[in-house]
Amino acid sequence: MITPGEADILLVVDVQRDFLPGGALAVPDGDAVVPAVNALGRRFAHVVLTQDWHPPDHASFASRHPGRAPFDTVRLAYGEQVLWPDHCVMGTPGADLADGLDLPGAELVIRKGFRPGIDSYSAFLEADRTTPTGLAGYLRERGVARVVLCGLATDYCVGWSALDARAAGFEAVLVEEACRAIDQGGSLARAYAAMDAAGVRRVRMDAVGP
Ligand code: VGL
Ligand code: ZN
Repeated sequence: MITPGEADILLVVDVQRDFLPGGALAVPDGDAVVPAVNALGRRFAHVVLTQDWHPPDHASFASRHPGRAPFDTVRLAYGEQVLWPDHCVMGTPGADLADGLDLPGAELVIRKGFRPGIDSYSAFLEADRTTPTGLAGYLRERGVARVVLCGLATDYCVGWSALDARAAGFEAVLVEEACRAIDQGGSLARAYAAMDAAGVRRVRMDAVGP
């Protein structure tokens, strides 16, 4: 049982219009996380959100790589990068938080992926694996010990954030029903294996509550 207290935060990852059905990079069944995340939000004293937030010419967009298509992989300066449809362009409606997301008490919104040449799945560390977002420092200064994660997508931004939460010394717990995955080419199985190996706990909604 997870009983949220002062040392816990709910980290709500990328619940944005472009990741919901009808959006530019729709996660299958992605809208199902909205009521689950809202219900979780009411059980936590402290909630932090992330927003995927890319410039229009972002290096992760297939449209910037002639001859390449979304879901192809390319090598960038920092290593392998999956290419995506243009999504979550800063300041556009697709980058807005999802309609119906009801987390009025959220205390911080971390935007990530705003450097044109570097992607950032993780809420903690960009894809070059060296540029911090500042979240670890913020959480440490706030006395947080445990990060409970939900949102989109399990196999990319939620999963990488959970791994980096562990690497930064926090406990990490993923609430399964409040996440959905892209799951292309075995990505979800790989993400679960990496999370298991790193000590990320996975729980059901009914295991989280005051
Ligand atoms: C995400 C792919 C590209 C995510 C963000 O939120 O999981 N996935 N940008
Ligand atoms: Zn993105």
